[in-house]
Parts: sequence; structure tokens; C-alpha cells
Amino acid sequence: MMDTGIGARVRRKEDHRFITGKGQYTDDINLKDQTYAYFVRSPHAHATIKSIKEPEWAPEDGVVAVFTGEHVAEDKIGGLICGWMIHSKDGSPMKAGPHPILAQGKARYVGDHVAVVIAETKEQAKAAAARVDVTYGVLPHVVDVAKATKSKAQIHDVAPDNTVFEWSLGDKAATEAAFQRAHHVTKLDLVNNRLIPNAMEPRAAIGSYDSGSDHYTLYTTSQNPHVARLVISAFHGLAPEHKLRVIAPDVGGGFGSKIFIYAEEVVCVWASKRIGGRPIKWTAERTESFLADAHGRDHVTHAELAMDKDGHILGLKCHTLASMGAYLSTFASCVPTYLYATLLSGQYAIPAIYAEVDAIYTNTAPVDAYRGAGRPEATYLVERIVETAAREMKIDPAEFRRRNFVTSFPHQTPVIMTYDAGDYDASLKKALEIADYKGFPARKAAAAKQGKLRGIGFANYIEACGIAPSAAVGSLGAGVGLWESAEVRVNPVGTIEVLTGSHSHGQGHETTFAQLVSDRLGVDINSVAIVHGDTDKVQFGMGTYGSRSGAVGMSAISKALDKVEAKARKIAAHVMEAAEGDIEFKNGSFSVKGTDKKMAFGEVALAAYVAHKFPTSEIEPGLKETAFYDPSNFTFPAGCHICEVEIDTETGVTEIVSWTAVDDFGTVINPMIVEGQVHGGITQGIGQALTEGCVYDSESGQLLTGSYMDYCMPRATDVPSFKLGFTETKCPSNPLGMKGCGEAGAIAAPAAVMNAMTDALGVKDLAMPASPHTVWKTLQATKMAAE
Ligand code: MCN
Repeated sequence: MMDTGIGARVRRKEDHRFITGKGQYTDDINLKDQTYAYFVRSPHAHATIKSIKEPEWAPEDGVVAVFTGEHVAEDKIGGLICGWMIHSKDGSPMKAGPHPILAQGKARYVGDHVAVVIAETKEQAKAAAARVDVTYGVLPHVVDVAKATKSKAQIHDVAPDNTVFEWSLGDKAATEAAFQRAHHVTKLDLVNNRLIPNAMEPRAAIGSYDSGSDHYTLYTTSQNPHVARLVISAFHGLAPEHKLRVIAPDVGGGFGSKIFIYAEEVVCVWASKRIGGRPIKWTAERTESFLADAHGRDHVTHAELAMDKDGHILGLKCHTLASMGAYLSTFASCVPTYLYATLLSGQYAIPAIYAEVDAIYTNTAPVDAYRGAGRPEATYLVERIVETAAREMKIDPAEFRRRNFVTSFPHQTPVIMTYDAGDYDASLKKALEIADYKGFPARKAAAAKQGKLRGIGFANYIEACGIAPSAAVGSLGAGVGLWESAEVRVNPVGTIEVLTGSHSHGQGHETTFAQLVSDRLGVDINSVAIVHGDTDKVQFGMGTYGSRSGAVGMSAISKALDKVEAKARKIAAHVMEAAEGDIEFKNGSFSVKGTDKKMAFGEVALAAYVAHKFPTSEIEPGLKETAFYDPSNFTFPAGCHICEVEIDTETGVTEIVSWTAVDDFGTVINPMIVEGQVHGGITQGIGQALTEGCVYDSESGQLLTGSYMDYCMPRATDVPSFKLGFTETKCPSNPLGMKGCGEAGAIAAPAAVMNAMTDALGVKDLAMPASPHTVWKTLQATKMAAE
């Protein structure tokens, strides 16, 4: 029994169905009388829509209907919303332009939804969409965030210079005073390159309306079906919540890109009623995913770090331009603000910080949370500038970090967060050992003999995850509290169903959540089923993002398990005719202290339902408990990643030759799953650093990297075998002591790669993605400068 509990390397229960092709993804579902949707998308970056004309459809065209923004307006269907209000420094609210589910009057990026064609087959819908005649009036456009405020393109009437907000955090005067006292100031300009999500399963939706029950159903690729139902119900005004069921079945990856409410989902549900209730299915083609999934990052930053003569950091200031894309997506405004600037203290005791963030509209796909949102951008800034400062001050980068680490907890940073627990020096120390830091000079010399430049780079990241605490989140502009729910249903024979508001789209919840139950109740892990992703089954949940499912979702389950155990204990006491205080619960059985009386957990469950030997006036029959868990703080996983690269000076090709990651995730439920999460995260971070570059053509506004021919995801051959280690400081704000692990690798990796590459090349600046061409140009420039 013990080897399926907390800490066991249990194989993922869900993998059998995935690897045998038995997963049920949205596109695997087909409903009776189903039709298919295909979207007519804008070929222009910015244009007025002058007219939309349909040809005469023949029966063989299979067209059921064509809808435009006018039909949406006719039915008074609300637009997509950004749920996080941010105020500018002057107190004015952010400038949120309208975001209709089908464009009304204007298209604002290439791929914007202009109309939808519903047809009998997918092929007919696509062919018919190509024949819808849209007349556009092309407008000036801007795709570059650094140029957008001065551009002729005015994307939304509410934002004349395309500025959404000008926000700041921290104490400006204290930071300026710190810079006045500085012995050395390091300055760095950074671009955090725009990323395009590439989930294995493209987004998909099936909307259906049943006129008999006046009930809507939406199957969708969502990370948070309950929030989708709430938003579609409350803001789009489609149906009251109890008449809308949202099901997110198996979801094939998201990493943030499936958190948001997208136009296609709302269109499928709404249009189903318009066509008389026939279901409408839409599955994105990969090119549509490139064009219209919410992108990530796109920051341009200037940062400065002030130090005293001994390399102690006195202050940090930065100014960031954050592209929002053409519309504000669901959480867009909170990514470059509260998810970013609040972590600019990194692992360091920085006395003064001042951050300014200007959020800007551009004629590009909306930008939202992806692969760690905000926190990777903060880590990139902090770890790149800390490494650069150490080099400029000729202090060993590990030693520089050690001198500045936060060492006592709780630690209040100057940018809102209170770090609860950690031991950054322990992670660094362990990482230095695993990476054989002392042996690096010899490895560098050996590489040089083969004509290669070898470099080493650190990233001592911190992230705030377990995104939930209502008190904190509510006060940071969300206006709502976040938490998580759980229901533990013990069946009469002792098998267990756990209904959770968290959502799994690759993280192995069906295994780790069951491990917790197995551990606590001493039951076989195979008698535990985890139910999630269906608003008709699970009462309410906040879903999955910000690595919150372990720390928050499992804590809610833990709370419900406490209640189950407490009730079962009472029942066991009655059945065994003993005082409740004499009942012990261990390894799945209840026993009476000092006697040989014993009942297995399953026997108590049966007693709870049918074999009552307790007064039901005192104890209700049944064994089912619910809990809501709202933590008091975020969790702060942290760690040290060390990357070593070798650069071929002839070709500019970079090879990552070694990777050490030592992470502190508090209590680890399943080390195998956690290692997998770290591997996946690092690989994505390496992708951002080396290969993934989203390019919009400034002349035409077209997305030039709209397929795998041009947008290069990292491959197995791009990554080394990772050397992992763990340290453990328990998170004090949840009962399990857990910290999130899902995004850690993606947060740490870009800075570690770029620090290693700049070390190898002996340069200060190098842009991501550092492709062989970029590296080769840098090598040539360095050579020319030396000549
Ligand atoms: N876990 C553990 N011990 C810990 C922390 C976590 O055993 N100390 C386990 C959890 O029980 C869970 C997994 O590790 O099975 C990840 O848990 P957690 O860090 O809480 O993260 P979430 O499940 O909330 O997912 C978070 C993060 C996010 S926000 C996204 S989105 C995400 C992700 O990580 N998307 C993923 N990991 C992904 N992995 C895959 N394969 N695919 C995605 O789309």
C-alpha cells in the first residue's frame, strides 16, 4: 500500500488510455446531426469591414448558415472580456476596446474572426468560407510594440496612442536614492520574444442547443470549464449557468493557452441555437492555432541594477513595454503587471525596486498567459542582469548571488510578495556540486582546443504559484477570490470518487490526486477515480493555471479527506462500541486502542450507507464530504538551474552540453511526474532561448511564422539528459507543504541558456531566439571589433 502513497514514483494511471489511443479529446466526440464551422479570418492586419457578401449557395455546397458580427449584435451577445482591471499611475482605468466574438466594423489582426460558415461537413465549411466575399478597407497597422505609440495605426478608439495602461509598482523615490548611492550600475536592454503556443491537441469546440430542455452544452479544450461557463453565462449573456454545461474532456496540453475564453467556443454555442439546435463542431487547423491562439511574452525592457562596492544589490529599476496584441484577452492585463513585477526581487534581498509597465495594443494576436506568464519574464530580467552585474564587477556569479540571497523568512519584498519559506543557498550549493562547477575551467579549456566556445550560465528563479489566495488576488485588481473545491464520495464498498475543480491536461492529476487519497485512507490507488472537467458533475472550480492544482486543488481534497476520516472515525466508534477517542486509524483500518477490534476502511464505508449501527439522528448516513480551500498566500517554488553550452565558431550552432536543475517544490507527491514536468518545462524554455521566434512582418503585418516550417519548436536532439536534484522547504500556507512545479522549468531555462551563451561568446547582449545565424553574426561582429 505504501508504495502508492505520497512520495511514491507511481506510473501515470491515465497513460494507458492515452498511449493506446483511447483518450477522448473534443475532436473525438461526434454528436447526432452535427454540423461543422469554419471561420473566415482577416487577411489584413488592420482593416475596416466594408461588406460581407455570400454567393448563391447550391445544395451541394452543404451550407447551413453564415453568420457575421451583425448577427451577433442582433442577438446582443456580449464580447470577450479581460477580467483583470489595471489602473494607470494617474488612476485612470485601463482602456479596454470592444472584443466582439465576430468582428464588427473592423478587423484588427491577421486571423481575426470576421465571419463563420456552418456546413454539413468540415470540407464544405472550409470551401464555402473561401467563397464569402469580404470587402476590406485597409488601414495603417503596427506590429512592433516599440513603435506602436507613435504609429499612425489607431487600433481602438478608446486608446488614441494604443496605450492600454501605464502602470507602476514600487517606491520610485527610494529606488532613485539607492541608485544615487551606488558604486556600480549595470544596465541591460532585453527583448522577451513572443511565443506561439503549440499544444499537441489544437483547440476545438462543439456547441449544441437542446430546445426541449432549453439547455446548451459546450465541449471544449479548456483548462477551466467552470470559469468558461461563468463567463459565457454572465458576460456573453447566452444562458443562465444552470442551463449551460461545459465539458472539457481529455485535453492534450495547454500550458496556459487554453485558460481563456475564445471567440470560437462562444460562437459554436450561440450559433447552434440560431441553426435550430444542431450541434456545431470546430477544430482548429494548425495554421489557425498559430494565428489565433493567444500568444505569450512580447516584452521590450530596459533595466538597471545598482550595487555597492561589495556587490550587494541596492536597487532595481525597469521600464517594460508589453504588447497586448489587438485585443485584451481574458487575463492579459495581469500578466505584465501582477504576475511579472511582483517577482522582480527574484531570490534576492533587494531593498528598493521600481517598475514601470506600459501595456500597448498592436495589430497582432492577443497576448496572454503562456508557459509561466509574467514570472518567466521577471526571472529573465533578474537573472540576466544579476549575471551581467557579477561579470562587470568581476565577482563569481554564484558568489554574487549568494551575497544577495534572501536568507530569513518570511521575507517582505518591496513589490508586494511575502516569500514564505525557502533555502536558496542549499539549492545553489547542491546545483554547483551536481554541475561540477569547479571543473568548468578545465572543460572550457578542452572545448577551446576543439575550436568551441564553452560557457556556463545560472538561473536562480523564483515563482509565485498556487495562484489562489482570495485576500491577495482580490486586492490585486481581480475583484474576485480564487480558491479550489473538492468533493470526496466514498461508495458503500469503499471505492472512492474525487470530484475536483482542478483540470488536468497533461500533468497526471488522475495519478497524483489518487496517491493522496491512497496515502490518507490507506486504500488501493486503483479504487480511486478522479473526476474533473465537467460542470454538471463538479460543483464549481477555478481550474488550472499558475501551478495551483497541487498546492490548492490537492489541499482542498486533503481538507475533504479530513472530514471523511473524522466521520468514519465516529461511525467506527459506534460500530465497535468504543469511545471515539480510543479509535486509531492507520494503514486503512480503524482499531480500538488496546484491543484487537478492527474494521477496514471499506467496512466502515458499508456501515455508513447500509449496515447502520449508529444513531442516524446523530450521524447522517452516507460518507461524502466537500471542501473549499483558500490558502493564505501564494507558494514560492525556487531553484537553481545551471546550463553549459558549446558554440561552434564556424557555424554558430549551439549545443547544450549539460543541464543541472535543483528545485524546491516542498513536499513532492510523485517524483517521477514532477521530474517529467521539469523536463517539459526546461525543454520549452530552451525552445524560447534557441529556436522559437514569432515574426510578424512589419511591412505587411502578416505572421511570417505561421507553420512548423518557420516556427521552430525544440526537438529531442536540442536537449541534453537533464541532471535533477531537489531540496525541500515545506510551504507553510497549505496543509500538504506543496509548491507548484508545472511551470518551473520554463521559467528558469531561458535565462540559464542566455547567460551561458553570453558567457561563451564574451558579449553582454544577445537576443532570443539565439539561432545559429544570430550567433554567427555576433561572432563576426566580435571578430571585427577585435581586428
Ligand atoms: N506535483 C507533485 N508534487 C509537487 C507539485 C506537483 O507531485 N510538489 C504534481 C501534481 O500533483 C501534478 C503535477 O505535479 O500532477 C503538476 O502540478 P502543479 O505544479 O500543481 O501544476 P498544475 O497541475 O496546476 O499545472 C500547472 C502548470 C500549468 S499552469 C500548466 S497550464 C501546465 C503544466 O503545469 N500545463 C501542462 N504542466 C503541463 N504539463 C503537460 N504535460 N501539459 C500541459 O499542458
